[in-house]
Amino acid sequence: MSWWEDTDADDDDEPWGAFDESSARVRPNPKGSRPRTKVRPAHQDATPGWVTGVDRGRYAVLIDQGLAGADGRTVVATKARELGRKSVVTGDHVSLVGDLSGEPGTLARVVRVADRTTFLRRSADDTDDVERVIVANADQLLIVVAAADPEPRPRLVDRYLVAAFDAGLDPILCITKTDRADPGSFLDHFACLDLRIVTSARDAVPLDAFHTVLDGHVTVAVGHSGVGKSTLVNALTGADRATGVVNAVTGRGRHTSSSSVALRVRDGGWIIDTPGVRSFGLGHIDPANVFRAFAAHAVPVRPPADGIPLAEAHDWEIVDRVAEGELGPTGVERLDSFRALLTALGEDDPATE
Ligand SMILES: Nc1nc2c(ncn2[C@@H]2O[C@H](COP(=O)(O)OP(=O)(O)OP(=O)(O)O)[C@@H](O)[C@H]2O)c(=O)[nH]1
Ligand SMILES: [Mg+2]
Repeated sequence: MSWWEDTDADDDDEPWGAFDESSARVRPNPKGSRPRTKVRPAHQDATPGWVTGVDRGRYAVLIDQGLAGADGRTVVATKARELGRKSVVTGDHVSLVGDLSGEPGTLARVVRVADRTTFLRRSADDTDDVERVIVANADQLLIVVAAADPEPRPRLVDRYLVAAFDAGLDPILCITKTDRADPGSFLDHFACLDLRIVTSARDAVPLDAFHTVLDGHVTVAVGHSGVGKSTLVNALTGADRATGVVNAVTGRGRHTSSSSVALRVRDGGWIIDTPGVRSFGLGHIDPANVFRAFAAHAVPVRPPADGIPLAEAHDWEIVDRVAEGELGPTGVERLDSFRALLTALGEDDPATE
């Protein structure tokens, strides 16, 4: 938001009366030049902060981070009325005014939200193009899948790869619960990908491997309920996020975490724990980005002929038919996944015509 759009009528306590033109009398101008408007400058003295959590209209915002090597402190804030329906999510860079003491019971106000460098979105399902931004300004997506309980599914990983690509995040695949099953055959599905992979177990979290991928980054952990995101985040950060149990019959988690929270990784970097979702809808995603995501992740897809917009292209080649026989079982399977995603998104699948 630009400063001239800032018309917060509630901010009479702000020290900017000298700039306030709202009390000036506005005379009709017979020459018809632009009338004076009620303009206030922005909260120029607002304090920058980073949103580390959102809970029912309250935002945990980290301020003074990095000042003289300080870890910063967290204040609780609400959204200023002037922001209207603009969403504020975990990872947003914001500006705060009001009580910044962080004392219990105090509330600061978020008056500005900076442009987001990235945002991870999902929709309720693939036919729903209403998107929800889950997390802003992260740069990596940790796709968490359990080796067992719940059973891993390669196509879900493909969905997350598409989401990562769409959001501008670098993907990392994390297999948890390796004490429960050998992830080897599951990982075979991704053998043809140039994908960073970390395997982990609750009682043997490979801290060095995580340090290598997490240090210096803001990483969002996503995955089904019960795969062990919070368990892992606790191990990496020393936090005490609640963890749930997986239903032995349905193999599903209990949706223990209900909001996204950013936590400092002990060995460097930030990790954002998110609530497990049953489905990760991609309805808002441009099919062109599905194509680009698969192309980026080593599936032999080819762009449509020159000049044909992807969405309209009926003759675009997903893969060279001749080459298809040479793809090998994993390549063919990933191609199927690609086609299934396009179909789910309502795109014509040339391969079935
Ligand atoms: N055997 C085994 N169990 C694990 C491991 N990691 C997590 N668990 C268990 O799996 C269950 C679910 O873990 P959570 O960390 O709550 O899973 P989550 O992904 O955060 O789930 P939601 O918050 O519902 O999305 C808990 O009972 C954990 O103790 C692991 O590596 N091995
Ligand atoms: Mg959790």
